[in-house]
Amino acid sequence: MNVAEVVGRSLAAHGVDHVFGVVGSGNFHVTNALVAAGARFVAAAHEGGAASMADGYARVSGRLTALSVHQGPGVTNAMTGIVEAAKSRTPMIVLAPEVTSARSNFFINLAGIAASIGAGFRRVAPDSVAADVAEACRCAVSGAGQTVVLALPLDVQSLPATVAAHVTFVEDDDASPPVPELGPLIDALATARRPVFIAGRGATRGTSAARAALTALAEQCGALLAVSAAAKGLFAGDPWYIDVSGGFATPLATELITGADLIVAWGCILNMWTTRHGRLVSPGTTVAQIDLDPAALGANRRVDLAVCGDLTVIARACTEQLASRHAPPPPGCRTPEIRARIAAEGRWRDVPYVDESDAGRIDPRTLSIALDDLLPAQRTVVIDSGNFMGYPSMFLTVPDTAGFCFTQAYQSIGLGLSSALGAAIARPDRLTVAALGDGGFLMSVAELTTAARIGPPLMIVVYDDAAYGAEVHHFGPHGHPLDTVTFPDTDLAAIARGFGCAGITVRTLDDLDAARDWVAGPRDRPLVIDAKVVSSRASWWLEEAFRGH
Ligand SMILES: Cc1ncc(C[n+]2csc(CCOP(=O)(O)OP(=O)(O)O)c2C)c(N)n1
Ligand SMILES: [Mg+2]
Repeated sequence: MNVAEVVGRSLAAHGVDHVFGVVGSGNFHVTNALVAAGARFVAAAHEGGAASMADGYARVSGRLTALSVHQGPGVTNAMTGIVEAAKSRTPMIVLAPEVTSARSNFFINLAGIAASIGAGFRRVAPDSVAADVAEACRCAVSGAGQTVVLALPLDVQSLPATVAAHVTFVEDDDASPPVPELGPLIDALATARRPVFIAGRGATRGTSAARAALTALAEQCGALLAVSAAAKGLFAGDPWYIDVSGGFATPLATELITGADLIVAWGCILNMWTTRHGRLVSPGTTVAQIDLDPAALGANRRVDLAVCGDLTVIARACTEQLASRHAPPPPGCRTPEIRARIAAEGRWRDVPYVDESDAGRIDPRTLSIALDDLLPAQRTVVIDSGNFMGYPSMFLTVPDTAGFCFTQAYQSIGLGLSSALGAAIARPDRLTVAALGDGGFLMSVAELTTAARIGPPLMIVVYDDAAYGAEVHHFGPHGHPLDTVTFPDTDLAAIARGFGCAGITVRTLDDLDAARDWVAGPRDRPLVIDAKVVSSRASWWLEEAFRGH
């Protein structure tokens, strides 16, 4: 076997069952080798789309996933999606053919690019190719996860692999991680009167073990359960779940988090979004943070208690140690009154608002609530970036954390459509809903051809304000000209039909009847809903975001 064949076979042996990409000469053989070994190849229209599809697939399936691109421009076309994956620590292998002669038109400094975006990097060599692939896969799936660029030098790919045997690796998870000293954390949990847990991305990896461990501990010490946006859905169904902490927090969640005397962040880096620039943490509140990555501890704000380790192991150990104490833990916030308030006010749709729909445009809140009602409960919600993004994030409920795909680590627009395609391929049993702005939709519109060709259960909702609404609301109030960020109205439903998707225009609630019919089945073609939304003012979470610029 040659090097390319061993790479393909080894990746399949390490569990890669899907590879997304655009095939050129440099990745032709390695992609075929992966397919021959049993993986499914999904051809995208653009490498940027392929990268986000791979990212979305990996996030929602929890599986190691591959992206396959051509050398040079294939890599750079994919960059934004790769950066999002790298910042989110998505377990993804980027199969990147490498030109080694700087005189080639295709030459780029691949290792330099990987280093500059915080991705892992590994180059295969003929005498160690299976070990090189194994090491790349180990880095991708171990610990908090990593996106790894696997360089496949063109002049090496066709050489015979001198050692072709499969190499296995032992995942870090297989070893029993040590339990660190927990005394101060146990004391804080035992004495807190109003503890709140905030779980982040670190609690969403792998199985539901983290949820079980955290809910057991929260029950024992009377804590309420919140999440960062990246972990939305983690505690779905729990009566003490107050949903997202941060800009998307309901008024009730805001009140309860700011009223906490102890906040424990589990696999959550407490960034400016989750804490609203620190304002959700009251001055006297004790803050504890548990994270696998020592660099995450105290990275964004001062923490009173920092514990480095596996959060599931630590939560279980805390539960055991608290149980062995003689004094029962205080009741915390789990009172009948709070429980009743969470049931009555815990969702954004329960918060009163004045519907601002007018003749030709629908209020995005009214649209989102109606969608929440017509969508099946088993759904995956995928969000692009922009002014609109909070409406679907806040008003659409999700069944669990795999049901929410939030690709905001790089704050790029234009990733959501492709992330949703990857998510839909990962969970064909669920209806995937991509929520996009018109700007992000048009940026990625080429992938509608992929959506139409593959035909997974996919609804694409475009919050269409004929503008880069985020910029309009950022600069408009200061009297700046807005011609560079506003556009003529575009018939996105007609564009969708041109690609072979179903397309409807929604200006009123009645227009959603066509969406209801589509949901009823057979859903064989993706549906694009061009929702002409009211956009008279900035969304409240965007006001928050502007402070971070
Ligand atoms: C790739 C990229 N280009 C530009 C931006 C700057 N940007 C942030 S939000 C936004 C507007 C997005 O417009 P749209 O998708 O229609 O959503 P809206 O804000 O109108 O709701 C832009 C251009 C970005 N974040 N990412
Ligand atoms: Mg817009």
